[in-house]
Amino acid sequence: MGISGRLNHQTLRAALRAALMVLLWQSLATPSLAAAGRQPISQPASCIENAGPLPASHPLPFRAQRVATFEYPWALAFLPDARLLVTEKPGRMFLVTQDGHKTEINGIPKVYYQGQNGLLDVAIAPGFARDAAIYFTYVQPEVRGGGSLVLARARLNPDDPHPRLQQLTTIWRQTPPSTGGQPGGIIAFAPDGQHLFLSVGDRQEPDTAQDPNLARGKILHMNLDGSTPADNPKARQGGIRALTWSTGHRNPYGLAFAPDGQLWEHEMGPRGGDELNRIQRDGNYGWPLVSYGDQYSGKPIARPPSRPEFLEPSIYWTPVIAPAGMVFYSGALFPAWRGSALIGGLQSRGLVRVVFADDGSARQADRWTLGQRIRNVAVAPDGAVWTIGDQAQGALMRLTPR
Ligand SMILES: [Ca+2]
Repeated sequence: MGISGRLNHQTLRAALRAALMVLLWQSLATPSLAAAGRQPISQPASCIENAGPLPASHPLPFRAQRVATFEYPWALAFLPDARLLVTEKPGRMFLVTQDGHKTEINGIPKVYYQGQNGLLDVAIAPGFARDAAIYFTYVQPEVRGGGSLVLARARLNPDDPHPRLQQLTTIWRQTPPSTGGQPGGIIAFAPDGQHLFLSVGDRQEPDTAQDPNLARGKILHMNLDGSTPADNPKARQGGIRALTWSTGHRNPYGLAFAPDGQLWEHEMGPRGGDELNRIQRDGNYGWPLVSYGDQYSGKPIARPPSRPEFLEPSIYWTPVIAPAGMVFYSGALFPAWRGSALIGGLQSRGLVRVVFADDGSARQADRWTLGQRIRNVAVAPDGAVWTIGDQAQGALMRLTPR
């Protein structure tokens, strides 16, 4: 076959593949319509994207360079000087240079390391240049078994050749403890640097997510010292009610502010129904009473439009991506991504990029496969995107433009 014959053959194959992808996507995107062959009786009032069946994007617009490996890494956070902190779920934290040199940080408290529990998030305090403060979350072992999610603050001198956490302070501690997973534990500082938000999962006790007296399935809002901000919806009620900003979350491993000051959260659904949520003060996001997923047993859960008192997600994923980690991109290296959210995926083994419209809606723009479960994602001061893999030898990867 000559060159032109081969080209024609390739062009035809590409066209056929594209047509097949469109047909496949349409059938996956509207399974009930395809199956029933008729219009549904009622449709949701809003047009919420199910991004679960959308195909991955090719080719990758970045090079992925392996910088280092860690044992079940969980979170990463960049210092102003472009070094980064990396946590390992079994209970270690490292200071890491751009070229992958690791120094272990001493003084980490003992953690309840089991399943999804352990040492979790780390975040650089807004005033780090002044006070050298970092915040981190972990599940603290309890004498009677199980563990409690803890938000802690410490000071860290990154120029100490033997770095150690100093002045360790518990900012908030969950009660009661639990042996369940799904701890949450993501820290997001408010844009003004004066207060913070903390995601708390349902600890695999679904009904607790709707109990206003339990520190389960909530996003909490507190001052930097853990005290209650006056603008919290139930600030005067005391206890966990006073700190609650929103309710009805399942397994929230992503929490971040968009450039416009809007707080976004993502959470894993059960069988289907991962969600990206636009967080509103005093909002109830419905878990476990409504979901776009079903129980693992196959037992159906009511869909969100059936209960208008609960807030709908902006995007959902069925089948799931198992979202983990989220950062809004504002760097120099990928100008086309500015304002987008980058979200890691355990199940999807990659990243998704979400874009936002002026009306507050969101849609998935890209989905890239990286070949490993992605636990977290962050942006370095130079604009490179860094990811970590969720496994015994999890890779720290640096993504730069092709
Ligand atoms: Ca929900």
